[in-house]
Amino acid sequence: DSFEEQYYPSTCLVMEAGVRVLRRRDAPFNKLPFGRLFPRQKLFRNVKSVKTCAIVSSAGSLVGSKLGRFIDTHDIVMRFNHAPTQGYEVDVGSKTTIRVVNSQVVTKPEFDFPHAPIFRNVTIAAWDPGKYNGTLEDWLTSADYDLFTNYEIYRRRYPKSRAFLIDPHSVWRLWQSLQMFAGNRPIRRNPPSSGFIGLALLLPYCSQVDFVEYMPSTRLNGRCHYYSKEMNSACTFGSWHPLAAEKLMALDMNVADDMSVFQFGILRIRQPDKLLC
Ligand code: NCC
Repeated sequence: DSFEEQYYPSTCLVMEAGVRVLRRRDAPFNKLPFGRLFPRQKLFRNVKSVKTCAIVSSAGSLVGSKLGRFIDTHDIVMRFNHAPTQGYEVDVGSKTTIRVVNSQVVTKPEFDFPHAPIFRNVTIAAWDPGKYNGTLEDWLTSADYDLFTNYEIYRRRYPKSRAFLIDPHSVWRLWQSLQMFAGNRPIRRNPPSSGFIGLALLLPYCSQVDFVEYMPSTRLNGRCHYYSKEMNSACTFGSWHPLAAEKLMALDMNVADDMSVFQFGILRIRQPDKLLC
């Protein structure tokens, strides 16, 4: 009856989704030649020294933020898809530790995933949702976009690279966490955006995550991306991805004040205390 009994931190829900990358030992990949393409390394090196992480959304309202220097002070900086830093350093910084890329970006020729310099010398976590209740075997033949071909080309070309595939089951578990948070309001059964997947992937490694311009700030300008002129508010508020639900949940996790969130555009999310979850 009391509030305390009802309260369950949304950071715990995100952690429990267990968003992760596939490893060689995971069935069925432990029996498939394809699994030997997965890196032996862990997702991040020196995890013990990681304290602060920044996630940089690709939102158009990063324009004029001047947050570049702040972003670069973090131990890990996560970006998405082909979002550039070159030419945008003042607003988005220049450091990139990891890129979360969707399967369209891996697949479509215009992004040239196997060769483009933007995907080199950074950790890559590529994802594709597959079917909601599909097995991993199904996924190999029925991914939304066949990311496997270019992943293989990339891994053969750069055997020392840290390029991983995100476990699609863990993407759907994250969707379930979102639905749990939304309670009796049904959210559409489409996977979360790369931004929310990235947050869930990173949170276990960071005591604190600063998520930049995910919650739209007062700089809101209608542009889809900081790196293009396209005007499209759906990029910010959602149409296909359950973006609004994601952002409400992220705001629920936030510990920063309104000034930080809505003026500076920085959500601060702390790793939950395990005793709370
Ligand atoms: O646009 P996209 O996302 O690459 O953006 C990365 C993440 O930043 C957050 N974002 C972006 C724009 C904005 N105005 N507000 C935001 O909060 C979101 O969290 C978003 O996930 C994706 O999630 O992978 C997505 O990718 C694009 C597109 O495939 C790639 O950019 C390559 O061109 C999708 N757009 C289309 O398919 C047309 C987008 O829906 C989701």
